[in-house]
Amino acid sequence: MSTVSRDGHHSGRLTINEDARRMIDVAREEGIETVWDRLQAQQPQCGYCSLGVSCRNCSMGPCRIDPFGAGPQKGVCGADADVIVARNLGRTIAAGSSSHSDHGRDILEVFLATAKGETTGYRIADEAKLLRLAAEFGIPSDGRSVSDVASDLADRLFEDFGSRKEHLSFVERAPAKRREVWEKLGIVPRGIDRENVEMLHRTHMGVDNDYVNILLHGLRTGLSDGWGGSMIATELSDIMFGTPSPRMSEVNLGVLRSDQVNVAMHGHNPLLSDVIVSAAQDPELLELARSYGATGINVVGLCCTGNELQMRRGVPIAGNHLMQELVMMTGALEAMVVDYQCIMPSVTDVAKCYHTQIISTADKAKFPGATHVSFDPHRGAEIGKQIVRMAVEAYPNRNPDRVRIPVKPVQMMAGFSVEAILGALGGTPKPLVDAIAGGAIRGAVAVVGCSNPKVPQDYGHVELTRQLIEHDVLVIVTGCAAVANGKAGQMLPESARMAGPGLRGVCEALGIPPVLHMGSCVDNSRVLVLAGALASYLGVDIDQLPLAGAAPEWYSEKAVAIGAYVVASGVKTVLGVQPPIFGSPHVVDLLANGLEGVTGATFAIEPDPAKASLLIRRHIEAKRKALGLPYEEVEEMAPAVEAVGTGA
Ligand code: SF4
Ligand code: MSK
Repeated sequence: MSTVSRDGHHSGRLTINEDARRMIDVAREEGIETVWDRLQAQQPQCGYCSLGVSCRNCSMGPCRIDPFGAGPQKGVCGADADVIVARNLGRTIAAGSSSHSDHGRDILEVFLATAKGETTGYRIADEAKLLRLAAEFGIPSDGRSVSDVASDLADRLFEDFGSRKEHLSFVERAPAKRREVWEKLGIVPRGIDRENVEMLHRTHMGVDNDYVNILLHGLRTGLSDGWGGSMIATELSDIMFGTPSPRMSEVNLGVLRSDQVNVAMHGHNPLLSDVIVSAAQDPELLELARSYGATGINVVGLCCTGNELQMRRGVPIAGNHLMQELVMMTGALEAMVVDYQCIMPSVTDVAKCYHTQIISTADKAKFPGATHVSFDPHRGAEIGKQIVRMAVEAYPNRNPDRVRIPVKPVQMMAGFSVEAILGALGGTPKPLVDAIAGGAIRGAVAVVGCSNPKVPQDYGHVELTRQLIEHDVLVIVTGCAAVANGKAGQMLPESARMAGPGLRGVCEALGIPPVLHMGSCVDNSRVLVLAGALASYLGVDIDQLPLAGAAPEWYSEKAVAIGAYVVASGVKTVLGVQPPIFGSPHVVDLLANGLEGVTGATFAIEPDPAKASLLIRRHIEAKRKALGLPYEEVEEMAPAVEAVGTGA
């Protein structure tokens, strides 16, 4: 049963999930503000910013372009709508790419320290993967210690962040034809930091005043994330914490335990969360929990830190982005331990209404109102225990009368790394290629990205995915999209029943779900590796494959960077939330049409999942036809990018 808020905003319209609905009702009964209330309070949002035509890059401004043509058409410096929109988009890509890549660097630093024996709580968990990477980099390993090989690999990867290379190491994983495209366009990523810094330089007043040139560098900046920072984060996380393999887990607020100390790990970086999971099994801390009347310590995940833990350790996940406030309204959360990215500043406000401790851990991500425990990998194990102890000691402050765990958890399967997928296929992409060529599987789509309060929570992810699998399209999910599909029960081997007959047959034969969890946001790099492997196996370019990407509920700058590298890698991408580009018809035309002849892939914007599904299926069938594979006609639909009202 949902209540109606003062503004008549039904909780049932904000989410498709029972757990969120029940907690939104609690928030309203208790007068606790949530993300949906603040979105409502922001209406109407600025029309200039929504169109991307406002600029505050210098103090001659701020400036804005009148989208109706009656007012100014140039900023004080003379920049027009094309330049302003392109600069803003370029800076967004750089912010997203920098976020992933800085995460990658943090992992790399701890990897090197671990190789040198300078950390506690870390080890080289997947030595075979370390040796494979060493071989890929031409680093000798025969007769050498793991420590020496790992140190050499770390040194090589540090060079990828700088300015001394002609191209990033992992670019060599891309099919030769794709690399030729990048070379021809002059967008081969050279150094991770270099591309991001150069984007900030180019978008300073009076540098790059050609919107096409700015956007091409936007693609290069994105590539430095996908084939650089994110890929480093994923590969080294696998080596240190284990390469994911399929495992069962649970999802939604029902994973909280009314009889245990509950600790939610929120953010993105597995460095801290992994040691917390280990600390929660410490006999002394378990005894302390029991002395307070709890039967155990229950670590759960939120957002991508949750995905990292679920993929590798089967840790249950309480929810995605929009659940971070609601999880506290269960009254059963002792601690929310945060690292960085996607953590709303509001969590400390909500925590004040409960006994929840917010514990921040990254020196670069502090939260007024939180308790800060500075994370130091040299003392990882010790700090993990310190934090779990804080959670246990909050347990006596829990008010049992306020505990309401609203639902039972849903089972899901996670852990489909590229290695695991190829393993399930017998070590070669051939069975997947055969299934696609024969038509049992029409193609594959990566449904990725966030939750955004502008979209009913999880509706875009779940509905689009459902429609795709019903039509025999294999779906790969990461980030909040994975959590959404897990909650909807679409990620179990038995969910093959929901798929069309071809996909169902393949999934049942392999014992896998029709929706494969490939990990966190940085793990979209796994999607690139898989797409590259399929293309190389067939001797074609990625843009020739029947693949697509979709981000139905994206919100973050990182999602824009992901979109940039996916399209630059040759995969058409459909966005469900409108990006701030519509103030420049030229930029829209380039991204929606012009890129086709450049990278072989474009962006489309389609908020309706049913229409997005049709659009994607038409694209997939067109790719099949071009490859000479059996193809189907998919019904016509309205154009994906439609004229959008300005609202300015
Ligand atoms: Fe205005 Fe140009 Fe300065 Fe932007 S860079 S604020 S458009 S003067
Ligand atoms: S957590 S970037 S809301 S997917 Fe990676 Fe979710 Fe998007 Fe954050």
